[in-house]
Amino acid sequence: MYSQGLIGADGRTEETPEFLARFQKRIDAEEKIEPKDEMPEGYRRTLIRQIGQHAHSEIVGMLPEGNWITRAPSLRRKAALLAKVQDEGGHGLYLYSAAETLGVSREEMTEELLSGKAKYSSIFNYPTLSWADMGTIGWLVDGAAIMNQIPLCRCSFGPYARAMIRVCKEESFHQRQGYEIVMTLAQGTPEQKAMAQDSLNRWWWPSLMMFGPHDADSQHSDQSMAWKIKRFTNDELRQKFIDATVPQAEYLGLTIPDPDLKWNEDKGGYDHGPIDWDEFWRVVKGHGPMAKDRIKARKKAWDDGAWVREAALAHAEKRRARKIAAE
Ligand code: BYC
Repeated sequence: MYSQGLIGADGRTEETPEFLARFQKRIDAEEKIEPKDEMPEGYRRTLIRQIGQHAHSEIVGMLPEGNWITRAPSLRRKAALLAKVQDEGGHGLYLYSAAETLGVSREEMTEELLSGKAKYSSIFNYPTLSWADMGTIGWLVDGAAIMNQIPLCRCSFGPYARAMIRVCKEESFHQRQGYEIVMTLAQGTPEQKAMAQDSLNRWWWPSLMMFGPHDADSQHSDQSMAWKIKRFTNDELRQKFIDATVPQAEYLGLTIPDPDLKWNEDKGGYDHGPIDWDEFWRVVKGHGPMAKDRIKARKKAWDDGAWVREAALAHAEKRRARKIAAE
């Protein structure tokens, strides 16, 4: 189902060495690159690919949690979850807007998502089976997202970096609301604690996969690091996430489902067991448990919204014509 999309498909640059050196000098001097600045085509395409994928992840990511809004156990939980899911929609919109500054339309990006050419985060292809999953998603999935997105606030492309600042603030609230849900369950009845543990068992490994393939298999990392789009490699961020999360699980009295997890004094971090990369690539290639449902839901929303887009365009056109007539 997935292949590299037409937008951003080709990371090669055809610019002269002098042009590329001049651009790299700006990057190395930590200057922000703005939409109207000269930039290598590969830089532009890499950003469209990554920001587009990021935007799709935010919007598709509304679905697993949206599914639980009506079943939240109290009004307080319902209000918080509703606000969180709404925030994710907002993140998607900032990100689509940031990508649009690079000359791609939201329609094109959406078409690539719906046709299966553009990716979204593998994590959203897993089902949400219990209320505990709302806690675990906030705790682990938003936790992993923050770990990945904080360095993106220093991304060399201005609009992406600026969008990330607000996104990270909101993700921080999401992570806390999730952790609070898990804490309540972990301190509750034995059944509630078991529900939290079951949820952690199911989400732990997929959360580690969010950071992308092992560095040795990450085809884009070297170039993206040189352009300071990425500031850390996939494995570096995954390690930071594990080191931050293990003590949180210990505090909750929950067990991370990795028998090989142990503190390594020499490296000052945790060693962990092997990640199932076959599962990762299966999910990335569109064979995740919920992949078909996610795309079906996005397609329905896009089709159902067609009349709104048409009406908005017609309204804008009328206003423009009226303004011209009045001039
Ligand atoms: N899932 O060379 P690599 C959220 C692809 S949502 C699917 O390492 P790169 C939230 C990768 O695209 C936040 N695909 O790539 C929302 C590439 O394929 P293409 C989501 C993946 O770009 C709602 C290939 O594998 N965050 O917080 O250098 C509720 C090789 O990878 C994945 C973002 O989107 C994956 N996990 O690094 C709750 C962060 N990993 O494109 C929470 C922005 C890799 O060549 N993105 N692939 O066909 C990034 O930081 C980077 O794109 C990645 C991958 C670290 C993900």
